[in-house]
Amino acid sequence: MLNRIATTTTALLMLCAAALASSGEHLLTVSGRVDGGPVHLSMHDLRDLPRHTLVTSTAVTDGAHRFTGFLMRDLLDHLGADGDVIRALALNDYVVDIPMRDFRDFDVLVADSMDGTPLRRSNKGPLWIVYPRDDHAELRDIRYDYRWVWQLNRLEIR
Ligand SMILES: Nc1nc2c(c(=O)[nH]1)N[C@H]1C(S)=C(S)[C@@H](COP(=O)(O)O)O[C@H]1N2
Ligand SMILES: [Mo]
Repeated sequence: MLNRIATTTTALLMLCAAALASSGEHLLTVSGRVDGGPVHLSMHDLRDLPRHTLVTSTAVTDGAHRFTGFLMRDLLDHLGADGDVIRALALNDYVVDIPMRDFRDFDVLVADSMDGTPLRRSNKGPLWIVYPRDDHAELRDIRYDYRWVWQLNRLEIR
């Protein structure tokens, strides 16, 4: 019995340590035209932004999914980002330029979880730009599909 408690306690401590490590790690760097130069954000920082949920289908998954995260607009406003274009870069070296207007015109989400499960690097995570494609016919277009950057880790405001 005592042994089992010890094992359980150890397991819990390891979980807490893992959670702390992942919440403190820098996931997203925002550079260029933002207040105070390059900003390095951890999941802990990103969790301070208002949480939003978006149910939508995607070009790369079956059916609709429930994405949770924050609005790109809220992040940009929070950082005082001022530019016409955002260059989004990903862990797999993918790069795409996104017009800043998208984030005014649409509630574009930066998702950190899908269907209640945190996105992992092995599954489009830890951050994935998700457009509300089911709500707007014009978003169901290849020009927008390019902008659904998964494994997002850097934004350059230009
Ligand atoms: N990180 C990353 N995001 C990406 C891509 C990529 O290669 N890497 N491909 C883009 C393209 S071209 C499309 S059409 C959509 C869907 O890509 P997929 O079918 O390879 O998932 O994701 C976009 N986001
Ligand atoms: Mo594509």
